[in-house]
Parts: sequence; C-alpha cells; structure tokens
Amino acid sequence: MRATWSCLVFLLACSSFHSQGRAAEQNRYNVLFIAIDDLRPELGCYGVNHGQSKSLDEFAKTAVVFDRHYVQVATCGASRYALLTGRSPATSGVTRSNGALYSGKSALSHDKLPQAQSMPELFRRSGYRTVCIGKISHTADGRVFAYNGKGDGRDEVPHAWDSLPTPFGSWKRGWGIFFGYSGGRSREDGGGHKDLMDFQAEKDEDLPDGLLAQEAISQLRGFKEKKERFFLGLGFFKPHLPFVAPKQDWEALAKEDVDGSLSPKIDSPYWHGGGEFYKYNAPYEKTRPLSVEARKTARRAYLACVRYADRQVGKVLSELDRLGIADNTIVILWGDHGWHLGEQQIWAKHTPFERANRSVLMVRAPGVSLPGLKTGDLAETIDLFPTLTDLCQPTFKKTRFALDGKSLKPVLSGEAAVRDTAISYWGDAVSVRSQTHRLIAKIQKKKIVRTELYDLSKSQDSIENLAESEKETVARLVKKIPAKLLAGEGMRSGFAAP
Ligand SMILES: [Ca+2]
Repeated sequence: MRATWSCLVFLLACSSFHSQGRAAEQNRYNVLFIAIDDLRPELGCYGVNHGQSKSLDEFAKTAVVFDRHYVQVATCGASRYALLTGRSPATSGVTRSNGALYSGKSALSHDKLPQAQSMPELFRRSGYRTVCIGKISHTADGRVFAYNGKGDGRDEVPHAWDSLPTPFGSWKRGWGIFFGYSGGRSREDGGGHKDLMDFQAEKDEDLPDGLLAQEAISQLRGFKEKKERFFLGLGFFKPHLPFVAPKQDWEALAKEDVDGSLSPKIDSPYWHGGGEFYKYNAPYEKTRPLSVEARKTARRAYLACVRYADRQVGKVLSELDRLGIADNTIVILWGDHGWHLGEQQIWAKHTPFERANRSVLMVRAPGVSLPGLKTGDLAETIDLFPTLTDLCQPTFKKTRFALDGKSLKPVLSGEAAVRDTAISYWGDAVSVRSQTHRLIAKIQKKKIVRTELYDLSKSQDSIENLAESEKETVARLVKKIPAKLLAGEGMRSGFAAP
C-alpha cells in the first residue's frame, strides 16, 4: 500500500512537472518587434563608421546581426505584407502594392477566420497582448485612411492588435504624424509644406518618433506591472522622407566627412529618377545628377535621421533592461527595405538592386542567439514569422496562409545556414541573391525576357552586367525562381498605390 501511494505521488509529481514543462515551453517569450522605415544598413555595426548609431551598435553586441538580410519587396507596404503574413510574393502576388493588406485580391478578410491571417493575430489568439505603435503595417498607425484623412479608419491588419495607441501629438492623425515637420506642421495638412529637410526641433519629443518611443516605454511599464505576455510592434518613421530630426542630429553630422562621390548610373530598365525624393523642395538645385555639395547635403540629412531614430531605439531598449524583462523578451530590429543614397544614380527605394533589397536585421533571442554574432548567412523577411513561432511556441498555431519562409533559429544559434539564395521581387522583376551574385530576371507573360547579373563579391554597387559572359551562373540562379512564375500561375501585377 505504502509503495502504491508513493508511486501515485510520484506519478502526480511527474504529471505536474510535465504540464508545467509544457506550459513553460509555450508562449515562451515576449516579442518586441521594432521596424525602422527606410533604414538601410548605414550603421556602425554594419561597418559604416559615421559613429551615429550608438544605440543600435550597442544592441548589436547582444544580438545576431544579419549582414545579408533581404526584403521581399523594396517598398513599404509590400515588404510589410510579406513580413506580417509570411507569404512570398510568388504566392501572394504582392510585388508592388502598398495597399496590399486592405485592397485588391491580396486583402485580408475582416471576418474572423478559423486561422490567423497575420503574425500578430496568431500571437493575440495565443493569449499575448498585442500592441501596435507607429508604422508596422503600411499605414502610420495601423488604421486605413487616405493621406488627406478620408476613410473609415478600419484596422489595416484585421484582428491583429488589442490596442493601437499611436500618439498623434500636434499632428492630430496618422498620416499627419508620419509626414510631420517641426511645430506641428505636416506635408499632408493642406499648408503646402514639402521641404525635403527640417532640422529645427529642439527636443526628441518635439517630433513624432520621440513620441512613439515615449509611448512604447509607457506600454512596457504596463506589461511589466500587469505581468502580461506581450507582442509589441513599434514602427519608427525616420529616416523615411521627408528628412526631419532635431537640430542636434543635423549638427552632429557637420563634423562628419559625408561622402559626396558620384556613383555611375546603371544601365537597366529598373533605373528610375527618384520622383518621391525629387518632388520635395530641396535647399540645393535639383539637377540630375546632383552636384557634389547637394549629394553631401542629402546624405547628411538621411544620416541625421538615422541618428535620431537610433536614439529613440536606445531609450526603449534601456527601459526593457531597466524593467528586468529583457531576459525573456525577443527583440527584432528590422528595416523594411534599403535605400539608394545616390548609388547607381538613384535616390530612392523601388528597385530590384542590392541597395534597395538589403536591409537591417538584428535578432536577440535570449538563450538561443549568440551575442555579437555577425552572420553572412542569407535571410529573407518572410523568415521572421516562422522564426518567431519556432522560438516562442505560441499556443495558437493555425495560419490562414502557408508560411513560405524558414526558421532562422539554426542561424541564430550558429549551427547552420538555412538558405543558399534570397529572392526579392519588384513588379515584373524577380531577383535572386546568392552569396556572391544577384540575378535580376524580367518576367513577362511567364517568360524571362531579360536578365541582369551582378557580381557583388567585391562591391555591392557593381553595375557591370555579366549576364552574357557568365551564362552558367545565370542558369544556376534562374533555377531558383519559383517554378510557378514561369509555368502558368504567374505573379499578378501589383496595385498602384502612393
Ligand atoms: Ca519603408
């Protein structure tokens, strides 16, 4: 009898241990997902020594830095669509549209479906408190309005967020704050403001991103106090156009020897004139190409904005440490795409080239990622959804769409690479990046009508098209293009959106 009783106690203990074990395995981490709009890897931790990214460089020492992370599409909305749904443009058809989450065939349903349509929805249905501050999807606050404020303000990502507490300050609304200038002015306030740059503000909180950081800190304190498992999406606006930051950031760059060199123009149908950049009023003559002084001024303005965004990230990460919750919080730092700062004589995103597709990715997963590892392993933005589910083991697992990416956990732990190419899309271009080359295939009516091949092993800005001379490399990389794009299912063209 005594033996039986002991046995029962032992079994109960085992059962309790196992259920606790399972509970501990699921919903394992909080997630702090920080997006920085239009941030290319112009940071110290990426070997670019302007000395203006102190916070991100410090964070990099504790995280894994991906040197070869590529977005799916080099435009805000389509890149974020891929991030949030985990779908490749080859399956979603979203190769251009900024409005993909809420318009056209790719739009998410506003009905609550048996499966989660997006990453934050999946975490929400797992019991996480999901909060969106700033630009995580395409709109500035997660709600659908036109630039002029018209619209019904429905959620851009249905069922994703418990709360959307983006502060508007004196700009009053989402697109107002997104295109904000100092003094509460905005590109979209009807006042005709369209200066390329504005560095008059005194304090961080006199501009939108400072307010976003403030709100994020307040949210983190709330999570800690209520002991909530959280998924916080925090999307900073700078260095997206217009270039606006406090005076101190502009002045700090005055000490820098900002590069004024002229890059050769690329001979490609995907070269474009950077209309979004050129439409702003600049403090220099808007020639093509820009003069050396104009190039320096524009680059300095971009870098000043990077410096400002960097400082806001630093405040939020410091608070995470101070609250003592960094050890069970995964932090992802992600740029939604890169930017040409004059390389190939382009001042913009919206190309299939290296500068537009290569963006910042840093991941800190406590207990998993190797602190300070800088990896050259290839990664795509669609890998982040499966990476987070792999690491966090959220209790709700059903996704509306098959996840097209791969978990980066083996890369984070330094065990193995997970891909030998990264594929990006831009309109009718499919671009395949290997460790050394980038192939750009123009596809029309399911046929490749033109190829470009660049050897990037010596310079990421190479403009020498080797498609004719290195046919074997072209053939090898063409095989990586999803077969359905060439076999009949094809990709749908995007929707024109601003
Ligand atoms: Ca962007």
